[in-house]
Amino acid sequence: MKKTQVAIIGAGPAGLLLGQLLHKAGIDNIIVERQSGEYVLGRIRAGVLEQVTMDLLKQAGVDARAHAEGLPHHGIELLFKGARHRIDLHGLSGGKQVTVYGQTEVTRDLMEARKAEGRETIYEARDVSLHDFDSDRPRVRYVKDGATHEIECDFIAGCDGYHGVSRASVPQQALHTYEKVYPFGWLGVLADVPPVSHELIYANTTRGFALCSMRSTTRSRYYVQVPLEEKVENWSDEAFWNELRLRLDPEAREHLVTGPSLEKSIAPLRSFVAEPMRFGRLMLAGDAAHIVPPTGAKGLNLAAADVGYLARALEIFYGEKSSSALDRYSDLCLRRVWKAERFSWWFTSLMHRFPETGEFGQKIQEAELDYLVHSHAASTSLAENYVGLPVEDF
Ligand code: RFL
Ligand code: PHB
Repeated sequence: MKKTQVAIIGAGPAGLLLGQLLHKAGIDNIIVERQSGEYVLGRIRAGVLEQVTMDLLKQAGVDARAHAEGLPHHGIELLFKGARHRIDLHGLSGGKQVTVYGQTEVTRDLMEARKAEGRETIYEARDVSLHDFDSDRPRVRYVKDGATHEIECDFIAGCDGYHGVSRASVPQQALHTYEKVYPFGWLGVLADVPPVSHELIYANTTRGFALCSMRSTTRSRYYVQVPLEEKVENWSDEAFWNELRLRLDPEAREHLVTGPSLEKSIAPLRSFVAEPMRFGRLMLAGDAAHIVPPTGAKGLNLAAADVGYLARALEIFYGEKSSSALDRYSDLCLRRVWKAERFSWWFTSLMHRFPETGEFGQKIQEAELDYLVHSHAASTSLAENYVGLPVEDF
């Protein structure tokens, strides 16, 4: 039997960042992950980090490469009715910025730091199960290489994403869930071509939404809205580039550099929240507790903010022998989560084609976008939310 203070389920960004923050605070932890490390690194996901996330990476001692190689962005562009309009995030948010740095790189940096510090991560753990988190001696059981193992701990942190076992282990009557599924997905392509513009372009077009993003000055990430039932096999690289081109303004169309895809996948869009985020000695964090559609670039950032709160609450528990911060963990997270849910839902609703709303819906979106880019108040609200709302203190 292994013993630790905090058993962390899941080695995604939430679990790895929590492990690192706890390590810095002198709190022992073990991570249990279902997949291999290479599999986790193969998932191409988020690309935009809020300042709050950068600050937490710094606190965790893993911000060097994100600072050196990440691209600071001071604005985004909104494209509608064939023309682009810049939102000055920096000017409108009182000097804040976002950093474009891939989730894969954040994960890699965290994995390497953990390895260097000799902290234990159990990869390829099968049949992970959570026990006795309603007592003060919770346990985590898993199967590795054919043998069953057990970890005894003070707390379990459920950082195992939307499909994980942590939320599923909570008695159903103790959970309230809220969900909205959108009638479309994002088809994404990663390619080693220079980005079409030095800032992100979010496009509302009659053919559907498109996003021009990047991972570096030589690697681009593009998305187009597709119907939910669309299959990635039906999209050749050429078909993807043609569709993207049709959703851009004439200048971007001319500048678009295409090339073979390194990765191509379809992600469904969903809004989801499970309340509360704490059950006795089990705390949920990140996608295990909530999902946002990617339009606002909030998923990874919310996961980081959750584990920032959780690490602080555990530090107070062990340092001051007080559970007062842990008692506030769920409420504090959810206040910020719901604001990000609102923003992501709003931005998704504004930018995508909804089959049921027709031409009227398109006209209303265009009117709102026109208002948004010309109203200081509306642009400020967008900027404030996009760069990330502040985190509170316990
Ligand atoms: P993850 O990343 O899903 O990691 C969970 C980990 O838990 C493991 N696991 C288990 N381990 C043990 N036992 C089990 N039973 C387990 N079940 C699962 C999994 O293998 C995995 O390793 O959740 P985490 O750490 O909470 O991180 C959340 C983020 O990954 C997610 O919110 C973002 O990727 C969302 N997202 C974006 N977020 C942003 O902040 N900015 C963006 O620009 C952004 N773009 C995106 C996105 C997500 C996307 N997709 C594909 C959903 C773009 C896309 C296309
Ligand atoms: C990405 O680069 O993958 C990305 C950027 C911004 C978003 C969503 C995804 O809103």
